[in-house]
Amino acid sequence: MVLIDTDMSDSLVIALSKGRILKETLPLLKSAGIEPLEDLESSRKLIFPTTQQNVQLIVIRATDVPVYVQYGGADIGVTGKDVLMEHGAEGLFELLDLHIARCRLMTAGVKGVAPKSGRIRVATKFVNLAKQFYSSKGVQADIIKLYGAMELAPLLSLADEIVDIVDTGNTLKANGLEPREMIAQVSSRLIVNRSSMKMKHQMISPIVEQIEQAVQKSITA
Ligand code: PRT
Ligand code: MG
Repeated sequence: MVLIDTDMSDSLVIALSKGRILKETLPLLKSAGIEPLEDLESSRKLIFPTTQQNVQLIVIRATDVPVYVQYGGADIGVTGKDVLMEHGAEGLFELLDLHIARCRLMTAGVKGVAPKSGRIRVATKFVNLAKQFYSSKGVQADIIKLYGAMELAPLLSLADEIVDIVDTGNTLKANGLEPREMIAQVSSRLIVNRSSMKMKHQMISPIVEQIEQAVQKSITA
């Protein structure tokens, strides 16, 4: 049986991003006494029971996490600030900075090539953020939506610049690109559905508190 009833006010669904955030999230959940009963990465399941009978985990694409939490499909979620800013904060509260999966949202272009003046083309999956950024600078930018491998776009003259996540900078470097401007510092956030926060406060607040303590410990360690 995989059907879950999220209307039940005594059960909680927590949405986790698959991929790089997941590994760093699990120790934080563990500190709140929540551990999946099976290995999340090797299973093909999408819903997982945990050591707390009334708490279930779902493991979904990073960009889907705020969507599930906004509409109450999940009560709690963990997602990157980049994804959250791109999605918008409607219907949810951002409660904690988890200080994990840290990186920067940046513009980048071909190394050694001066930024083009006038109207430019920008390839990114962060369409809303890119629009905001360039318009705040007074730069006219035509945004081209891509779903991955943004680094290719300037190399094939699809775009003058990209807006993408940078961590070490190695990916840009390996493709002959260089970072230009920083748009935002990024780390993962704990988000909660607004009505869950009211209706399930008794269940949610101790979890948030325990995770907050674990985060404090890890950043002062
Ligand atoms: O892969 P999928 O399309 O399903 O989703 P996703 O790419 O959004 O997921 P995932 O797991 O790759 O990233 C999820 C979240 O991790 C992002 O939303 C960020 O908040 C955070 N994060 C932290 C990163 C990175 N570091 C990161 N380095 N997300 C992506 N990258 C990529 C970046 O896109 C680029 O391709 O890694 C490359 C750059 O890394 P460096 O070290 O070479 O600079
Ligand atoms: Mg990825």
